Amino acid sequence: MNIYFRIGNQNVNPLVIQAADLIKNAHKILIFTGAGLSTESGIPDFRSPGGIWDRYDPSEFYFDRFISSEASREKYWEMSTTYYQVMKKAQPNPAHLALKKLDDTGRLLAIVTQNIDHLHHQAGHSSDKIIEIHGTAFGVSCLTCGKQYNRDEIEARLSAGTRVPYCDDCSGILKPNTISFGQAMPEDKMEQSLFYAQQCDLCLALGSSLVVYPAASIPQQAVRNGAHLIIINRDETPLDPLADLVVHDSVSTCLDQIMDQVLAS
Ligand code: CNA
Repeated sequence: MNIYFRIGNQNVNPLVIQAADLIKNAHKILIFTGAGLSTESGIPDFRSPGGIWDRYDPSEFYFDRFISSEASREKYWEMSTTYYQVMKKAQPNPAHLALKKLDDTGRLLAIVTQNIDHLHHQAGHSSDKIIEIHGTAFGVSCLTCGKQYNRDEIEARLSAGTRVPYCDDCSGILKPNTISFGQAMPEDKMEQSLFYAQQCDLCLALGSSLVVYPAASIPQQAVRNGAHLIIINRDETPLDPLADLVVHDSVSTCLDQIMDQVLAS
């Protein structure tokens, strides 16, 4: 059962007030975000009911299958195009905007995001504060020669009838610049994220099931180095027992209220 305090004209979860206190006492804050941050912008997550894995079989999209099977590539592009079109139209929601307000207080080290949707960029952070550890849906590259393509150029080919796009220069396999299961993580981004996890005194893990590794090792590393951890996620996560504070609620409502509390003092 959720119990709420009435503050002004808002019902405020008391955990929101505790989270605001932890933020007010922190100097170096690391934000770690997942797909749950963007569901209220209309982008489905993977694991919730109605999420992407309800509609597609994840085993179809392992990296080795993408490489070895034309049929798997065709399915992948069909799924990926559907979600790219949703992402292209999506706008930052109150959770993204609240994180920009937190950044403006000058205490944000970085945002490490598993999201590929560019909504943190759209919220106005400088891009050197955002580490997209699972890449971005807005670019495409050739897996053989590395040639980069604008996503919309490839989408135009697909809507003109191409089922699986290949590289103009070397006929190599094209893939969106996102990390699939079984694909190597970008080492520099993981290293940078773990560096910030060692530096921070507070980590907020937001809208993530925290089951995808090595990404989920980042908030764990922060705790190992003595940082406080706040988790805000609608459902329980395996890292809940590690956290100083866990809120199972809407991340946009909570973050909006938390920033109101932080900025009120
Ligand atoms: P996930 O495993 O689907 O978990 C999302 C979590 O968010 C779930 O535990 C939900 O309970 C929770 N949640 C959903 N909506 C809300 C909400 N409004 N408020 C609070 N909690 C909410 O997704 P993760 O990010 O943890 O998993 C990692 C995957 C998802 C990464 O590889 C991403 O690349 C991938 N992904 C990204 C996007 C995107 O860019 N928006 C969309 C779908 C998947």
